[in-house]
Amino acid sequence: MDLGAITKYSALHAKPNGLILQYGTAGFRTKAEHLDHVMFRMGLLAVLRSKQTKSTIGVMVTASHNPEEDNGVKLVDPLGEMLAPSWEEHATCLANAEEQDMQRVLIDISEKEAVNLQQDAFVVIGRDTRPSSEKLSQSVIDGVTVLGGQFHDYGLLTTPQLHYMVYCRNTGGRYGKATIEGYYQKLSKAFVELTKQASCSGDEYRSLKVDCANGIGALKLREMEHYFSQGLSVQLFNDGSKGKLNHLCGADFVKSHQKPPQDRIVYYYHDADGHFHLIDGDKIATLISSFLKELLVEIGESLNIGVVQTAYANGSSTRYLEEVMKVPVYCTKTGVKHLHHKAQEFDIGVYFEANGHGTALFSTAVEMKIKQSAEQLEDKKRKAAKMLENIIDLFNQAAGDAISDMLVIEAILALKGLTVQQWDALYTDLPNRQLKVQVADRRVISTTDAERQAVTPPGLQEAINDLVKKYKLSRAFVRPSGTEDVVRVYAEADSQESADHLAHEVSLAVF
Ligand code: 16G
Repeated sequence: MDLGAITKYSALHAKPNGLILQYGTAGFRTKAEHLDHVMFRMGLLAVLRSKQTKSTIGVMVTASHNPEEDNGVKLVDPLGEMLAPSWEEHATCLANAEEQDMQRVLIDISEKEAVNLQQDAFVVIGRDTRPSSEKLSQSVIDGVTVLGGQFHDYGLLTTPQLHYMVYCRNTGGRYGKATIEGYYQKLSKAFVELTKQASCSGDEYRSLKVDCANGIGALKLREMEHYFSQGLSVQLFNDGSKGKLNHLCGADFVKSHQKPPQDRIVYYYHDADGHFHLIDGDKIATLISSFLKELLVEIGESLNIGVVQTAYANGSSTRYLEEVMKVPVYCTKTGVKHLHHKAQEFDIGVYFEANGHGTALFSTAVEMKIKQSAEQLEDKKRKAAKMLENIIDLFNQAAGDAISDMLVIEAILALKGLTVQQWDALYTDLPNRQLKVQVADRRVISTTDAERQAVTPPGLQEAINDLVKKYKLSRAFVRPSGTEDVVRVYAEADSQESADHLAHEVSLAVF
């Protein structure tokens, strides 16, 4: 380590005194103007992690659904997954070290993790379209280079695309080519193969209107459009040409406000009475897992499928999956990393948060078995195996990915000849309400049982239990947000009025 150079560069990315941040659910997130030092230091940390794992590590500069003024950063581990928890702690320590202690913390981490400093390091970087992102990603690069790391800057990418790149680079190209064309080609080839087999083809192909939240999705979907010009037409709304990022639009806005964006979102419709119907992550998990199960029955394979949800999953979806579809359902804490980890335990793990984050994971043994079946089996079985092989390719298994999920859904709807309304009618959601509560310190609330029970402050869970008893088919929980300085309240019950009351009463109990 060239300590002199690190000190010199670090001073150019100095930490504001006293500022404390935490590597939360999805990395660091706060106002963009407070993040320069964090970016530089995450560049340093990515080099250490790369040396330790002897693999390419990703750094993504984004604050995803947060307001445009915010920004953030997260690291991507070798197989495209989120950073390991012990390194999240290192990230927090490094980001919070005062200028004079920074070097010592850096050395401590390398010693604790037995990092061989002679090892080469390679870091790939991506960023979203926020005005602050380009400069901040430059600070990441400063951190990488001062520790002697090599890097490739992909520039503008969606987060799942960066996860895909990292996964490809560390698996010797077996998963796909680590370029943006490689990503588009892999997905569009699988999509075109799949939809060829749908009975309604030709003129009947579907047309989708997509809410791009005025962000990176617009840019990338536009680039991708011509790869699947056959079979699907997409029209982009909130494409960044006039509106502000995530302002009154985007999946997070729609899910938490249960109303349409000023323009459009993926998968909602108005019924004949003009009512708004959102098709959320729970419905997506149901569609996907039932389709995969049907294919397996057709092929004659009995593999173990599991569905992973969070406490936000609508009670009706859990009941439908368990009782009607007979698939086991598991609940984890909020945040993709927790669901992803759990889903890895199954032959086929389907995970979705109600807000739409999710994907399906297939074990290597399953992928090989299906490939063999697609070659060896006959007729109908072979066709089903081929379909499964393509659908596996269409999923981004490195991370939940809205573009890939959209193509999976479109392919399944086309193959099953289902309309969005028929899909939505699989089960009826229990009415629910989400609220945000501002408190002095949200850390006084801690939870257990996948965030369904409050442990502290004392008495809170008992108060919630008493409130829940007043309503039918009811359930409620509170948890501190991992991305904003608020406490989130969720309630569901047999009517909207009851869900609203319950949520309100629980939010009063939080104070
Ligand atoms: C982040 C998470 C998402 C989670 C959300 C919860 C990733 C990639 N994203 O967006 O999974 O649902 O945070 O936010 O992990 P909250 O903690 O503020 O409720």
